[in-house]
Amino acid sequence: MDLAILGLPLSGKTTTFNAITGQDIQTGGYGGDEPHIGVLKVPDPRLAILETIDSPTRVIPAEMKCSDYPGSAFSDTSASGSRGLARFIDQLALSDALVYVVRSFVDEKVPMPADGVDAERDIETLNLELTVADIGLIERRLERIASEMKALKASERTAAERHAALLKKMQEHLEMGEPLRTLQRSDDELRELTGYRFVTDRPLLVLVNINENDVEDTAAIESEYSLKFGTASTEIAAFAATIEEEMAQLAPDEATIFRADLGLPPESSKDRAIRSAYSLLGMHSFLTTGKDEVRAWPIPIGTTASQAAGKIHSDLERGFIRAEVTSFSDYHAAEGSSATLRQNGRTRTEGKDYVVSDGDILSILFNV
Ligand SMILES: Nc1nc2c(ncn2[C@@H]2O[C@H](COP(=O)(O)OP(=O)(O)OP(=O)(O)O)[C@@H](O)[C@H]2O)c(=O)[nH]1
Ligand SMILES: [Mg+2]
Repeated sequence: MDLAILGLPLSGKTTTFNAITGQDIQTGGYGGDEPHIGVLKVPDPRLAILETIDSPTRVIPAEMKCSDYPGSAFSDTSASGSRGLARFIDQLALSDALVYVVRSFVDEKVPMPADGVDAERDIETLNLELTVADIGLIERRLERIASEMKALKASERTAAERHAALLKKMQEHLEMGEPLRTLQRSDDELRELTGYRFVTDRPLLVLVNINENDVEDTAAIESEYSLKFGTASTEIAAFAATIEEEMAQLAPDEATIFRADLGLPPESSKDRAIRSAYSLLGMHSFLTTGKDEVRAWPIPIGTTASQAAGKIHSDLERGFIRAEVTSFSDYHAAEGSSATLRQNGRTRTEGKDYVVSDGDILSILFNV
């Protein structure tokens, strides 16, 4: 999973990046022109329990890649500003989800936008810039189709016309100021679009960077923004990036105490970002355990046993025979005793079409 953190200059992107990856990159707008890359390990308390039961050689949590883009990508709408975005647009479109960091904090020490702090305006600005990028992509594609049309055989022309009509429908949606993530498309249409990557098609998490003094109103601020901007593929979270950055430096027990004292939500911005990313992307995890390795494997909800096996290794999908499946809670209750689990019928044998549940512990039998 690959998150792209973006926003206008000095909105707190790098501070947020530090908070969620635990890194210590310099903030204050001296970050350079290239994105910072960080990998965060997805905390999963089930792994620690499996570790106690099975004493494996290694424990491998799921990982999420975070890229912190420079604010200069959006610094203005002049030629240089749009070139800045153009340089990154393919990378942004290839991410799994976008994370906007928008400034709602007021601090004299941090230079303010010319017309003041306004997070809603900034969300609209980011939406607009990315929408324009997708419109550009569609226009170029439509021009190509138009110029190739004459050379096509009648039979091919129908397909090209259908394709162009779909792109035009998307163009109209974008021109109304709507991102593609809110456009319903049929399975057939989505199939037509494989091979394209549109940046406004990516699900979106909006992080509203609020004043330190407002953290006690986090829930109210989030619901206000959710009413305006929330959709099935857009989630909103509010937090004060500087406080979260400090909390990320503390040991977990200490952080819990400080968060309560400061009136912060109990969930760190890291956990919050991970939870939102999993839910926006429709992901959950299965687990594997044994003496070598305990590991969490993120998969899209709806993944079948043979597809899940393919995440571990392509041979396991190709030569899939069956899966032995135990839920994490049953495994925990039986303290990993395979005899107890079998006796009680808690380890089941499932075929390739079995739909994997969150926390299933899988053992794959295969033959290649
Ligand atoms: N008071 C306050 N200051 C913040 C907050 N978040 C970030 N800042 C400050 O704002 C300045 C800019 O923060 P960065 O995280 O570097 O912002 P950025 O979006 O990465 O900036 P660019 O990469 O240059 O676009 C720093 O001085 C931060 O300490 C916040 O929640 N409250
Ligand atoms: Mg930065």
